[in-house]
Amino acid sequence: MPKSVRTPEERSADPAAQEMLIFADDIGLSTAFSRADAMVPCNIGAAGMCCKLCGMGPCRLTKDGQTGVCGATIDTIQARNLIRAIAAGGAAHSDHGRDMAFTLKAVANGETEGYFIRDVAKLRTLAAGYKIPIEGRAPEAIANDLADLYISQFGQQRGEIVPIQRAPAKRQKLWKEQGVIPRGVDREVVEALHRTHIGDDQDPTHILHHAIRTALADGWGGSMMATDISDILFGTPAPILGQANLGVLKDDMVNVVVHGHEPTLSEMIVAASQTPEIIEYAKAAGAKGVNLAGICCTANEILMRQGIPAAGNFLHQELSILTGAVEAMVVDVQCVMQALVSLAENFHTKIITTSPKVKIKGATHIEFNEHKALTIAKDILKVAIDNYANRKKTRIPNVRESLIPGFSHEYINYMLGGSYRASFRPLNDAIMSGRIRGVAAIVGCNNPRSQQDFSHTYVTQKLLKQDVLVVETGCGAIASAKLGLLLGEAGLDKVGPGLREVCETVGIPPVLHMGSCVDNTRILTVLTQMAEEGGLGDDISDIPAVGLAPEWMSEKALAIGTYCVASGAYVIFGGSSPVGGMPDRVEDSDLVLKYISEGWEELYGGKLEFIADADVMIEKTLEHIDKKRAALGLPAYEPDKFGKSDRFGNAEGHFRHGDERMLELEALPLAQRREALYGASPN
Ligand code: SF4
Ligand code: MSK
Repeated sequence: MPKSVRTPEERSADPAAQEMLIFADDIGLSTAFSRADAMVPCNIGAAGMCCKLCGMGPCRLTKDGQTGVCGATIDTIQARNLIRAIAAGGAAHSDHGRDMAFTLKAVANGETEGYFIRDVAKLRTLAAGYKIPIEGRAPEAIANDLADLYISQFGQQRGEIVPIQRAPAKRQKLWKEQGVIPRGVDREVVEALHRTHIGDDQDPTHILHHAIRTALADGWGGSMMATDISDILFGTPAPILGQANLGVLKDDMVNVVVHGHEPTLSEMIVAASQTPEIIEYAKAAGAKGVNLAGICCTANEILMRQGIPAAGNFLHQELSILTGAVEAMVVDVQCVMQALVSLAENFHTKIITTSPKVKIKGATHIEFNEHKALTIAKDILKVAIDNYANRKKTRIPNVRESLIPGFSHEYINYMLGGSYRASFRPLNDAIMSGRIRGVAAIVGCNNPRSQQDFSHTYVTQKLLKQDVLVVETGCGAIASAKLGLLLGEAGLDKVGPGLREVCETVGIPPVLHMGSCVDNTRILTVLTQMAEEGGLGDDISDIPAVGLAPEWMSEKALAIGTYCVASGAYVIFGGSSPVGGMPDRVEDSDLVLKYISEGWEELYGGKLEFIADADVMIEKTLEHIDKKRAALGLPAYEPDKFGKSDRFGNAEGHFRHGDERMLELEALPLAQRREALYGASPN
């Protein structure tokens, strides 16, 4: 197959990225985009039909009826490859959750430096839900018990993991009947690996049955616990003004980019950067101060809680180094490219690894430890500041957008109903009346094999026009942020009339940024609360909602997609299918492809499909939403029925990106900004 080199515009829809890609090509440096052009994917491996589980292989299967040396069929090999990916993705999220639980335990016992319990209300609510005594007890004592309970969920051997109790009752019953409630997080991951060892489980549907249980251990286990503890320790997000794209880097400051996933490190770097000691140290080095920016889900964690700007999403990690303005890129776990180190050698940027689990040859390793968190965070920042003197010419694209992230499920609940009547009722009513046609969760990564951000933002904008409320997480949320879709009225001209009325009435952007990739569990909670509120059925599978990951690339995305299917959602992935089959396979013989769609729909009411064309994704999303509306007996969606009211359209007090009021707001301290935009916080 001939290699094709794409233009910068074909590689990314983002003008800042295009600028950096032109520069990289000019000076002959490779990026993930150019490497993707040069590396033609193996279509046998891409379709999951290559098995290298034992030394008799690798076995590359291309035709129906063909088997591996051991006799394994294409279907068995595809199912085994898929469950292994789901297990790896779930393990990554869950190990993050385990580390958070250990941090909570250490904080509760006064063994850490710099951390404290910020959201006592959430701690008490969660603990009470698990019947941990809360009355008359200090937050630390409650936190200690919750940490013990959560730590035990990972190694539990029998029974059911406890966060499962937070799913709708009907869903729990269904999972029980199917025998897929996880016993313990680690147990399901280990069993997935055992079953796929040579000579074990060789019935594809039986393997995929365990894929559901493994994914549930992530979504209603490891990931959910990670989000809970992050909120307890660092605060439950509420709306806050932030900025996104490479233009957030500053010429006159020491730029430190934090990249990865776990907020334990990044939150402490935020705290350290604001200490007089570090500010003075930076000034002594000739800079105005330290400018922090995030990449990937670390960006989402500190953007949602602290308003720290996001330099970009997954494919911006190399591009930020190309600006020549980054003194240090501090990474922890997941989605960190090895290429960063060799790229950084062409600039002055130091790549600093910090996790005991992650080292990259050639990077500086400064191991992070929550017991000395603040001291280590300051040490890291001093390394970056010392490097400021080595900076040469910079080329920061003048491209950035403002956004309002911070829509935790607690905040959505509050904003819809106020302090005393916090409720999902207004959202359910808006869907029932047809003002909002349905809900789409658009999540997941960037992938250099497709045009960066294009599918995310195209699908988002088309669905908004169809009165579909959009919630987003992960790198998809940053894609929308860069396009200005996460900012109140700035995005409202792109929204259908009924949805626009709701956004204006409630005072929300048309796209709600709900957090990082572990925070997809917030979406599960919203869907559960919508089901429990009444009027939209009594299970997640009844709600007119669809999940989409238009530019997926990670194994974590497959785990997320699968736990959403098991929870009852229709999930559409863009890009290529990891179980796609070869073009000459008869479609009906694609057992795995059919089973994760039709088979899972029959069992769980949710299905997983891979659809490359963005317009078909939109068509299928709307078809599904309308099918669910009809099943609930709701009026058919009518595009022109609502939106004639101008009661809110010209209301005073609404903000528009770039206008004077927005500039005034940007100058306010954090708490005042939040209050001016959305009233007092629920916390
Ligand atoms: Fe080949 Fe079977 Fe070994 Fe896989 S497990 S590599 S199909 S012999
Ligand atoms: S960082 S998993 S590229 S969303 Fe969570 Fe982004 Fe996907 Fe990594």
